[in-house]
Amino acid sequence: MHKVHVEQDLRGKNDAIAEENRKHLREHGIVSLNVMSAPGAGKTSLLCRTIPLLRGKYSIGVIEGDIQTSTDAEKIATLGVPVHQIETGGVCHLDAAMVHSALHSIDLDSIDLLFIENVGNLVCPAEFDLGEDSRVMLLSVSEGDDKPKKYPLMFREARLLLLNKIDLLPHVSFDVQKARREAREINPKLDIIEISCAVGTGFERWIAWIDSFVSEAGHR
Ligand SMILES: Nc1nc2c(ncn2[C@@H]2O[C@H](COP(=O)(O)OP(=O)(O)OP(=O)(O)O)[C@@H](O)[C@H]2O)c(=O)[nH]1
Ligand SMILES: [Mg+2]
Repeated sequence: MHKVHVEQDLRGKNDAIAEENRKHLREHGIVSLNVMSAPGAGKTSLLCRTIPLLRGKYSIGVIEGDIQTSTDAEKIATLGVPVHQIETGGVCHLDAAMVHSALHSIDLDSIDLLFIENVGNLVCPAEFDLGEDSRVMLLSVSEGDDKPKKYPLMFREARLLLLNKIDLLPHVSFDVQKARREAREINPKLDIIEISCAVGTGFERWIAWIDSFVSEAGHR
């Protein structure tokens, strides 16, 4: 019983800070996406391929979340966009307070689209509202087509599922239709796009999805 109360208290505090973040971002006209997946599904590769395609259209900022190291932020920095690395020091997800601090180190007047790359983990990140507008998740085909049923929360909370590494389909046993069907059983409103960050497959659809999401979010 005590554990339940402590968890509710922590969740309540997180949600309050997340609302502040949301308000703060909207006041600056920034649209934000929380990018989540298991480790290595391709979040950083996605951002590295996406950001150059959006150049000239949006002013992008990135918050990188990792348990340890700043290697992902260093990769993003080579693209010439503002990036802030959060090292959680063992915590398996970002929370709203971490993002709140990170927002102080980015010039919010100079960006209008913020990507937050969450810590690689298929469970915990989905439990924490960061104040983002929406959530994008990646599932790579090398992880297995059983993941929607086994880890439903992230699929339920996401607005878009990017099925990544489809260039590997000839080499792995992954039933795309089964994964699509079972993801939609969990979340009937889920958008799904098949992509390859290695080859660039599906990026026209992904970029079009971003454009439509940004115009719908409507606070640019
Ligand atoms: N074949 C193939 N490899 C990919 C693709 N996307 C990413 N990779 C590879 O997958 C590995 C992990 O990619 P990352 O982009 O670092 O994944 P991540 O989700 O950011 O990983 P963490 O931040 O550690 O959770 C790298 O070796 C990438 O080159 C893809 O579409 N196809
Ligand atoms: Mg990464």
